[in-house]
Amino acid sequence: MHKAGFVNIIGNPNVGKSTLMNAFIGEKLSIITSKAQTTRHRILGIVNGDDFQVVLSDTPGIIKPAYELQESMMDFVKSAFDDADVLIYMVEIGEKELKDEAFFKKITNSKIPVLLLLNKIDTSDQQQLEEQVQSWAIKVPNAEIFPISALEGFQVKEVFNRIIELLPESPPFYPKDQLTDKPERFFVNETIREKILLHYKKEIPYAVEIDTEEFFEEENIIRMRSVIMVERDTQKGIIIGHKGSALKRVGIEARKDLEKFFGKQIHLELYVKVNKNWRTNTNQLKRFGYNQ
Ligand code: GDP
Ligand code: K
Ligand code: MG
Repeated sequence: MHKAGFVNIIGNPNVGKSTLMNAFIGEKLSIITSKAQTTRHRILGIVNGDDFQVVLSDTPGIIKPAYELQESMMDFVKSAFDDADVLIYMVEIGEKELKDEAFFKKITNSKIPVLLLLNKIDTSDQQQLEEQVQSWAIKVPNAEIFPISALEGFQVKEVFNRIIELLPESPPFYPKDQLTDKPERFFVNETIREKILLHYKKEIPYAVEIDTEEFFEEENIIRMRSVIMVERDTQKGIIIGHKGSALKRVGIEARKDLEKFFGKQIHLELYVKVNKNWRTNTNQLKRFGYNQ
């Protein structure tokens, strides 16, 4: 008997969704930082076993849309309900506020099995943990609750086993050797964006989009060229930095990660281009894969 199905991971920004998905997959597929909104796209990761295939999506956190880009991010989250066999609702120790009431009702009324993962228990004591489990059990009575630490791998295997139990009998949806449905360029873009998130003040990362224009794989090397798109000339200057030092650091760090990921030598050419209003222009957003 073979089981296969879709698992969607939702929750507020920074609760640890990407960390969990990466723990399941065992590969650094989606980027993880301490900043919210790191994950803009819906990323599919696939975990294969002899008799199962779990297709995971890591969605952006639940946020109230403030401009068009964020609205299309929320579409990804809402679509989490459409094709899932299991819904993972992740919260973290100490979390009380529910940022979106209507959305929360959808979780409590879900016909799909809900696993509520209370994450980051490595930061709590026993009493706090027990109190939180009890209060979540009341707030989301339809969920099975798992206290976990995605970072330390505590209870991650148990959650995964429960997912397998809940999946329907089905042949695999993707070839069994396929790790993800996202093209390689997507990982290049995300890796560069992670470095920008790490090294610049927060106005910069949110004004930036990356487009990998070239990706040539040769026998021993992959050559790629990526453009960092910003909205204003001043941002371009900040990205590049004094004598190009800031951009150089982004390039060096991104290349190291990409060499690990692809297992090959990488030649990465980075340049910065001003593209006014990429963020509010719907056609531009479509080109970058939002609103799909
Ligand atoms: P996401 O926005 O929900 O995808 O959250 P991330 O996976 O990007 O994690 C946000 C931050 O929380 C990162 O700094 C993680 O290292 C940290 N984090 C994730 N899981 C745990 C955990 O179990 N324990 C602790 N202490 N930190 C965690
Ligand atoms: K994050
Ligand atoms: Mg994330």
